[in-house]
Amino acid sequence: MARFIHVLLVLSLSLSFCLLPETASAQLRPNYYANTCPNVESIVRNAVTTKFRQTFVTVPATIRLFFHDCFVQGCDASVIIQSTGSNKAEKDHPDNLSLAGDGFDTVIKAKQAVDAVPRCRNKVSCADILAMATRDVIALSGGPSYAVELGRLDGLSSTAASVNGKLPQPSFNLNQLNSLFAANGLTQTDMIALSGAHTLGFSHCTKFSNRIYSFSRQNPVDPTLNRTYATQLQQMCPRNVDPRIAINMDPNTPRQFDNVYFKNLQQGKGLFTSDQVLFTDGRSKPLVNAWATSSQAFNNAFVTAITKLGRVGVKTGKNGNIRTRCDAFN
Ligand code: HEM
Ligand SMILES: *[C@@H]1O[C@H](CO)[C@@H](O)[C@H](O)[C@H]1NC(C)=O
Ligand SMILES: CC(=O)N[C@H]1CO[C@H](CO)[C@@H](O)[C@@H]1O
Repeated sequence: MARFIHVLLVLSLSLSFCLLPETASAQLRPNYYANTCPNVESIVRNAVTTKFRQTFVTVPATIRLFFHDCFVQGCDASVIIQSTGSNKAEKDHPDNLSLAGDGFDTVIKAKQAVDAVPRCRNKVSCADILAMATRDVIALSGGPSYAVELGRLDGLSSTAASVNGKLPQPSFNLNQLNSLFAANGLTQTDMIALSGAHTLGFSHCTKFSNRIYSFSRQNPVDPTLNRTYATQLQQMCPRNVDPRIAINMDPNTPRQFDNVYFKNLQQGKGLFTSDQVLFTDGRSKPLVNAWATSSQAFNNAFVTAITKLGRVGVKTGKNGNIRTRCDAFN
C-alpha cells in the first residue's frame, strides 16, 4: 500500500511538472531584458514622456488600452492589431470604439524608440512595451511607481468576435463585476483597486445617460447619484447630445492619479453604475471608505492589482512571438 501511494505521488508530481509550463502563468520578471536590451525601461520612459508632453490623453488612453488588452486573450498586444481586409481585429469591436488613438500611438512610438537601438531591435515585445508604458503614465500623472514584470510575447490572433463578453459594462452590478474579474484571476479587492483608474480620463455621454434620464419609471434619475452632480451631468450631456462628446470621469482632479475617485463615490459621484455600486454595496463599501481615507493604502492595492492584471493570459513559447510592428502580425 505504501509503495502504491509512493508511485502515485511520484506519478502525480511528474505529471504536474509536465503540465506546469502549459498551465502556470509565464515566469515574468522585472529584469527580463537585462542581457538583450538593458536600457529598455529608460528608452520606453523617454518615449512615453515625450508623448505625455504632447497630450495628457496619453495617460488614460494607455492605461485603458492595457486593461482591454489583458482582458481579451491576455496581455499580448492583440488589441493593437489593425484590421485588414475581412479580418476585423479586436480594436474594431464596438466596446473599443472609444479607445483613444493616443494609447496605440504611445506603444508604436515607444516600439520605434526601442528598435532604433541596434541591440534592442526586434527583441522587446509590444505586450511588454504596453505594460511599461502603462507603468510610466501612472507615475507621470502622480500615481505610484512600481517595478513592472516583463517577458510577455505578442499574441498571434486578434478578432473582434473574441471581445464579446470579455469586458465589463458600465451597467454591471457587483456580482457581474466580481465574476468577470474572477475569470481573470482577480479578486474583488483587485477589482475595486483597478476601478480607481477612473480617477483619470473621459467617458462619452451615452455610457451613463440612462442614469440621468431614464433610470426607472419612478426615478428618471438614479437615486444613488448625487443630485447636484446629476444636474451638472444633464447640463454637460443634454438629451441627444453629439455622441462624440466626452466628459471627465473624475469631476475634481481629472488629471491626477489619486484616491479622489473613492472620495467621489462617498458623495454619490461615481459616473457609472459599476463605479457607484462599489459604495452602495455593503460588500465593497468598506474598502472604498478605507481608500478614500488613505491614498497610501490605495496605491499599494493598485500596484498589487495591476501587477496581477499584467499576468493574465501571458503568451510564451510557440503561442507568441515578438512583432516587428505592433499593429500588424509578422
Ligand atoms: C470595473 C469595470 C469597468 C468598467 C465597467 C469600465 C468602463 C469604462 C467605460 C464605459 C469607460 C468610458 C469609455 C468612453 O466612453 O470613452 C471607461 C473609461 C476608462 N477606463 Fe474603465 N471600466 C472598468 C474598469 C477599468 C479598469 C480596470 C481600468 C484600468 C486599470 C480602466 C481604465 C479606464 C480609463 C483610464 C478610462 C478613460 C479612458 C480615456 O479617457 O481615454 N477601467 N471605462
Ligand atoms: C453632493 O455634492 C455636493 C457638492 O458637490 C456635496 O456638498 C454633498 O455633500 C453631496 N451629497 C451627498 C449626499 O453626498
Ligand atoms: C481606436 C480605434 O481603432 N477605434 C475603432 C473601434 O472600432 C470602431 C468600429 O467598430 C472603429 O471605427 C474605430 O476606429
